[in-house]
Amino acid sequence: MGINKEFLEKALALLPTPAQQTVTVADTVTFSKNGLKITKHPAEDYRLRVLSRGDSICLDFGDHQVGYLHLKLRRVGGHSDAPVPLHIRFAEQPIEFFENPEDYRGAICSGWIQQEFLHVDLVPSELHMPRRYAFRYVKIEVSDISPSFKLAFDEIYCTAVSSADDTVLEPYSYNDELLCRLDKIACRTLHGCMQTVFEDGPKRDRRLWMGDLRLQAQANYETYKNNNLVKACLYLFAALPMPNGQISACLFLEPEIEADDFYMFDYALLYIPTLLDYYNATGDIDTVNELYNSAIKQIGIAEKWIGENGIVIDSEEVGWRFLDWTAELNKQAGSHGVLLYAIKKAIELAKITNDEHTVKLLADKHKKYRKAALDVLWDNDRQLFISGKERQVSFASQVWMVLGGAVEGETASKLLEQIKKQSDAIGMVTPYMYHNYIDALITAGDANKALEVIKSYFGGMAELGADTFWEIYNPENPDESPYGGTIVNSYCHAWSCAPAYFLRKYFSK
Ligand code: RAM
Repeated sequence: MGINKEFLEKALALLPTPAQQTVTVADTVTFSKNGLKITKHPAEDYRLRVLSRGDSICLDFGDHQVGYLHLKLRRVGGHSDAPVPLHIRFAEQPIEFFENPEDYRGAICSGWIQQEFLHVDLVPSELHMPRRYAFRYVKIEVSDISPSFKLAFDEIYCTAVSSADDTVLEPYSYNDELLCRLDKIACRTLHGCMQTVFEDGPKRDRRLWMGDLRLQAQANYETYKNNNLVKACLYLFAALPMPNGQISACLFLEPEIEADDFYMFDYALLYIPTLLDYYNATGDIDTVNELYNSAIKQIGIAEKWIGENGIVIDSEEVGWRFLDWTAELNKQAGSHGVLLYAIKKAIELAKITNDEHTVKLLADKHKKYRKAALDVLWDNDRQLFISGKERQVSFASQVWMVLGGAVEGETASKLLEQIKKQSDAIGMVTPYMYHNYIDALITAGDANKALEVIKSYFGGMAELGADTFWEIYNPENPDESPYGGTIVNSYCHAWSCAPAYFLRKYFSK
């Protein structure tokens, strides 16, 4: 399938130019050895520091920023008779400074490490760094300098960019300090990820991912209400499908607009609820009518992976099913749950567009695949859904079965209690999976338990000093990385805005 030019044009016309804001340095700081404790030096203005060979200075911009750094350099002493090599590092979290970039051997490109090596030919001069960075802290080290002079700074500031407008953000009010704090961190997370499109993370991968978009859009409706940005992203995905019509997993906007070349079973299906949520937030029936076929088609594409027993097959052939970053997770039951969930949402979309024929067809499919889930994947002794040949039990499997409507009400509630008691259950490590867990608890009628999870899980990150919520957080191993080094972890990640969505929608007064 080629590019749908009409959809692409509509999308491009809606894409915003992020607004700019000048942000100045809040403090000069130093970190204790473990990188977690920050000692502030409010009295020590960075402009007064005079740097020689090997000296460094660490600056705190007060909150998470996404933007461009500017430096006005001053010379102290004699003539600037040799270039000054600078090593500039950016960090969202202090821990990034405590990993040596040269030691990183992880799976994804070290190009994501936020650093620059610059030679400044003449001082005094001004540096306007061309690359956008995501950071709260900046460390500038003078790698070498001629003995004739020393280096100082007249001014350091950042041009921060975002398409989230803080002036439209209504304050969140609830009689609980922690919840207000979590909402604030979640909004800041979304703020950083809202650029020309909804990015997954402004540090990395800085692109539009389908799975992330669904959750960002949900948080957006409760906060910044930039609904045209969601609409643009929905049109972009419909404009650039995979050759078989499947919605792409992620899109690049530059140097040219292109879909990445891998298939993701769950992300493609999640286009359906994302379109439905958009309709529910905006009532924009014209957009739904235009994008309806692209959405509904995803069910038929996914059904190709249903085996004779009526269940999504347990095989890598299906393509990447994300669900969570837990390495050992078997994804069969979770995938089946995502399919059930997508069908449920597709029925609602078909009702909205008065497509009665499809409503009936999809209702039959949901019934059939739900029955298959209960016949094949339900373990009556354990009172849980199992997944794969090894009959693995995991939170992900139960959560998606609840969201998919395989079980409902009291049974769903009991299931989510039952999984907590299993010592062999595969847990969850991403805020993405926790978002779905919280959603499942609310769906099962356990809003208070959902609130406790928000408090303990997202509160755990806040406790560790998060200004924005992270791509991955395993409470049992806070420094876990799916890539082999926290230096490439994203600490402001789209799929982590859950508190802003859930708190404002279900727990506000
Ligand atoms: C990560 C991205 C993104 C996620 C995919 C599956 O690399 O950061 O958030 O959607 O993986």
